[in-house]
Amino acid sequence: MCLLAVFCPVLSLHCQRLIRKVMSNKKRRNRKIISDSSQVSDQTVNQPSEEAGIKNSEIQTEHDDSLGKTGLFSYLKSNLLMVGIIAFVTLGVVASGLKYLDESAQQEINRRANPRRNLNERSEQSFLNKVNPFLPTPTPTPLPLSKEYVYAGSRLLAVEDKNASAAPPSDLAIWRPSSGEWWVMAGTGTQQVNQQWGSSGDVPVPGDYDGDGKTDFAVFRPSDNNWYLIYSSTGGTAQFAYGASGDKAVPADYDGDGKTDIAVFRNSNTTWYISQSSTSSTVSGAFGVSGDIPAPADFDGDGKADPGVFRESSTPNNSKFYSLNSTNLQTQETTFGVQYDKPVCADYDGDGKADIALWRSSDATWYIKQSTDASTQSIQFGIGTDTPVYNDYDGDGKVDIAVWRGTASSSPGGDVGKWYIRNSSNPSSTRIETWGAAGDKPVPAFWKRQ
Ligand SMILES: [Ca+2]
Ligand SMILES: [Ca+2]
Ligand SMILES: [Ca+2]
Ligand SMILES: [Ca+2]
Repeated sequence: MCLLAVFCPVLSLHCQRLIRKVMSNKKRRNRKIISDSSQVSDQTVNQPSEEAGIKNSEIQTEHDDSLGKTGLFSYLKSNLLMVGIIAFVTLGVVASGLKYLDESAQQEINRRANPRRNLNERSEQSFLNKVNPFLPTPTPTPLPLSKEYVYAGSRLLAVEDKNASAAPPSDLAIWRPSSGEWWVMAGTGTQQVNQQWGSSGDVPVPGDYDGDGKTDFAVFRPSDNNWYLIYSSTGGTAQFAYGASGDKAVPADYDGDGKTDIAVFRNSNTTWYISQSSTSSTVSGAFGVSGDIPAPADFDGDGKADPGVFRESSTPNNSKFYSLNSTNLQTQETTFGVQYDKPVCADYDGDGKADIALWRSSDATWYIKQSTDASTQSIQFGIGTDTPVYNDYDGDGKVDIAVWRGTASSSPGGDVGKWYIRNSSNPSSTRIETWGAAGDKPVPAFWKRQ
């Protein structure tokens, strides 16, 4: 660029000189030709006027060309050194530009080829990528499989099938941090599943990462910011470095391709980092403020999970829930809940849109703002020390209120490990199951392997 800044005024100056010189030559010669032509006309007075006109015109054109070429040639000849410098600099500038485009294209190709980059390698989308001739045309983003897979946050709730009368129900399952074992309870016609995956200190992040409709065993390890997965489709394992110290794992299907996307929420800069399964590239954006509790779900019902945060406040009527709808990228603000509430957003009324919902341990009550009519339901269910384990257990497409008891309510050990499920298809009858022990983490999902 510096070369261009010096080079352009010099070139402009010489061009102006050249044009002025050629023009002055032309004017001088034209005057001479007009004088010569009048002499010719006098000599050809007996010839037809048209023929004489043609001859004069040809003569004039011939003189013009020869004069222009002569002027340019003589100028170039007298300024040979400067012309050489200009040509050399021009070639240098063009070569540098091509080399820059080539290197830029190679960097972009490498970026696209590396599907799971470290978050610190934030990609800058260069304008040149749109016009760079050395860059291959990007593969178009696949269209989302709308409504085929239904998620609430990282949980696969159901797989909708047009030909099926009911969606498959969620399985009861726990992850045991002390041994890293996953225990999936046997359901109707299915075997119990036991899988060792992960270790103490890990965070279970089950999801359907390979998009086969079955949940995959997965953990996020905060000590090294790695994700460890077992794909249900192949049984193969995978490891991805994604995230930084202090990040919160928020996996969900943000791009709507039916596969869970690895994602983290960074409280320090309130930014969401999403490794999209459809493009193998990271999208990131700030949403929320420090201290917000992330709670992604598909609030607008387009099959793509939307970032969402609960902002608790000690001031009455000042706690709010914010979601960033994927359909129009508009932020939706809802005044809801009180301090210490825990977000449990999912589709409780079964309209395909996640409902803003909170679990309040102080009165063991579920507060659900139904997306169908914006009314708020409050349902007391469980005890304050329970863990909410909402999911679709009866397979009717509506998420069921449910709790897992990790701490004894009265008689020590008497009810630890019990699941209490309020099926939406039969809310008056509570389903009670025993699965798990103190210290376990409940991970209900669609785990069936048969
Ligand atoms: Ca899977
Ligand atoms: Ca996805
Ligand atoms: Ca959405
Ligand atoms: Ca709903």
